[in-house]
Amino acid sequence: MNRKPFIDVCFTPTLFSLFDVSESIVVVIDVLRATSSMCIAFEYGANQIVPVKTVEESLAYKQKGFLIGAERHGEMVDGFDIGNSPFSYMEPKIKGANIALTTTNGTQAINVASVAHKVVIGSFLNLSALCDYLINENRDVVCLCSGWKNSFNLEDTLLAGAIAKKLENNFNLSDHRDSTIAAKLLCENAQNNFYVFLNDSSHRKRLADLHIDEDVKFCLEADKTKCVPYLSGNALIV
Ligand code: 3SL
Repeated sequence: MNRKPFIDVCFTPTLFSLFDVSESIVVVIDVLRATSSMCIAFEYGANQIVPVKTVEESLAYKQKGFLIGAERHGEMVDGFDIGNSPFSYMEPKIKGANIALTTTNGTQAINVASVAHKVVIGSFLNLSALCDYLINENRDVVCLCSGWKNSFNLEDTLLAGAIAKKLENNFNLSDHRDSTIAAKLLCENAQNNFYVFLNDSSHRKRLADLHIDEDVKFCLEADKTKCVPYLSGNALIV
């Protein structure tokens, strides 16, 4: 490529049709908690994760010998093997497992992104490895924030801003639109204290009601894994 590649930020899946991603890498982001848990699943040896839209689709994978995961309203759906806590992917049963997973926003966003040249999974937990990969690929990038039910959220935009900061020497942040600059400013405003910055955020409040603040703290930690999961066919692999 003769020019610097672009990094764009799409704040919600509903805006995604504005982006031409046929030649771009899309980084799907759902910091709390789907894409964080996926990165940890691969760190703990998962073989593949099939992101599906509905609880019924996930259930159907049981007969194929998959571990089945489903989150709705932040909680594991009854009758499933796993939910969406990163800690539930740190168990021995994850090693070598084929997993089917549906979550409220994250797995939906992955399906929306699947028209892209390539889809990769982003979280704070794999931030440096992800950015090294993107710099190495030298291709246009769109960070797709999963948000909450198609609305903007702070935590996904924070990570998009953190990615933009790491890529700013190698990528063009601002010629297309202002969303990347906005995400970067938001991230700078947080001054690396993401947990405090997100104190009033809607999803932190939702998860606090479920008493899973440890999940939030963990998902905001940087560089716990070098895994950069990507979509191959209908499954995420590393
Ligand atoms: O929306 C999602 O995909 C989930 O990550 C939401 S939750 O954190 O499990 O509530």
